[in-house]
Amino acid sequence: SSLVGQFRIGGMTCAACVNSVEGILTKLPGVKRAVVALATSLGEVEYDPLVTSKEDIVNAIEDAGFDASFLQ
Ligand code: 9UX
Repeated sequence: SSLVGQFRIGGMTCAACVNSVEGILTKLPGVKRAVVALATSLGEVEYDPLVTSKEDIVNAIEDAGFDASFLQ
């Protein structure tokens, strides 16, 4: 089974940032789907909680130089 989480992301200033973040997340083990929106600074990720976690996802985004925090 999988969970879907929404997160706020900071530091994205161009469309290539969007591709970069989506690429990082999509390659992360356990992540099935990831989309981020430049205009709203929001993202959504579908992941297997047996393989990865919100903490892992935030760390991967922050390792790439962006800020991230899950909503709720
Ligand atoms: Mo655009 Mo984003 O030149 O890390 S790729 S600002």
